[in-house]
Amino acid sequence: MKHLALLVSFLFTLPFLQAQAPPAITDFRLDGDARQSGADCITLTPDYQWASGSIWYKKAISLNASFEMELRVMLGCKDQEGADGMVFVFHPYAERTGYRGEGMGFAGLDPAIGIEIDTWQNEHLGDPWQDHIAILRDGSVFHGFNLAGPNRIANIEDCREHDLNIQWSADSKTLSVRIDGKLVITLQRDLVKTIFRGRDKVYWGVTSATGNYNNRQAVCFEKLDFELVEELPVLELQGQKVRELMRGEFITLDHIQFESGGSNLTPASRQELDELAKIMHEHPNMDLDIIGHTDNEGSATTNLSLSEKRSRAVAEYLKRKGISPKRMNPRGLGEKYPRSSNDTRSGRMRNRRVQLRLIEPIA
Ligand SMILES: [Ca+2]
Ligand SMILES: [Ca+2]
Repeated sequence: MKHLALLVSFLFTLPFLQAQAPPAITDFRLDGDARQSGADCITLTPDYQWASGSIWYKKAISLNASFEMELRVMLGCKDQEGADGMVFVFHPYAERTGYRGEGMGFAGLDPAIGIEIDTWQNEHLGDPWQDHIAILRDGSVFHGFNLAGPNRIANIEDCREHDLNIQWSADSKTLSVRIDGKLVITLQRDLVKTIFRGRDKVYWGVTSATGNYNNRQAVCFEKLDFELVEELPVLELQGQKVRELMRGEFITLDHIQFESGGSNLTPASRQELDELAKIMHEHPNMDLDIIGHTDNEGSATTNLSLSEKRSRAVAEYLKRKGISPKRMNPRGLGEKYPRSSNDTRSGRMRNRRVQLRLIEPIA
């Protein structure tokens, strides 16, 4: 299967259809184990255990426009012993691979829509005992939460390339998927409103993974014809903390420190807050929870008030950096939630902190 002459073509049905130059591998971000394996081909996973890879087209598209995508996919040569499958994804970021194994590189990507071609049957996920297709949401591969399917398909790990056709009608808000010309699944849903919280611009990509069992899984393309929309801001995902923040988790910025008993930010705090302000400017639809904590020196009441002042000090600083106060929710929890012992000086310093969480409010 060295010469997978696979095709991806994007046929927009809009009157202002715009032909783009043939894509190069450089039009995609490759993540994880994804490697170029031909002039226009990308192997997403090699046939070994616990591999994962993804490709993301670098420019965003709009779900307010109808489009049709045709590509060909290769799910490998091993049927009984082959795993795990591939997911065609729409996601606000163009640079991520989700969890491996049963996650197929999609698990954990949130918010997202994923069209999975699943070749390994995980009983606890509700996988039918056959290769199948389903439309998943928000990084969950559990069929109890999927939007459509799972629908059984004929064995696709047959060492052959298969046509995958994906159509989106912006008018009827219907997603239709065909494999080798046969309609295998559809979904009618307002994806912009119910999945992407009002954002119509998304990136598209293909993820894949292996687990205890494996297959070589690949996609290829020859040309793209579609209209691009303005590029979304791409985060410089340099640190684990930024990744956690973008997943909606609470983080503590180590350098946001206060003097004992005070709510003055130390100079070192400002650098991290400047970075945070930059992220918030890049993601104007995201709001910030700010939660202040103290050590146990002083009374509980004083500490509660102090923790509120500390969270407000952070909000005030970000406001000076141009972030609207409407986007920030500063609160204080006092001394109740230490993360270190209050018996040592360094422990108390670690407890005087502010936790942050970025959230996307649902309109
Ligand atoms: Ca599976
Ligand atoms: Ca199979």
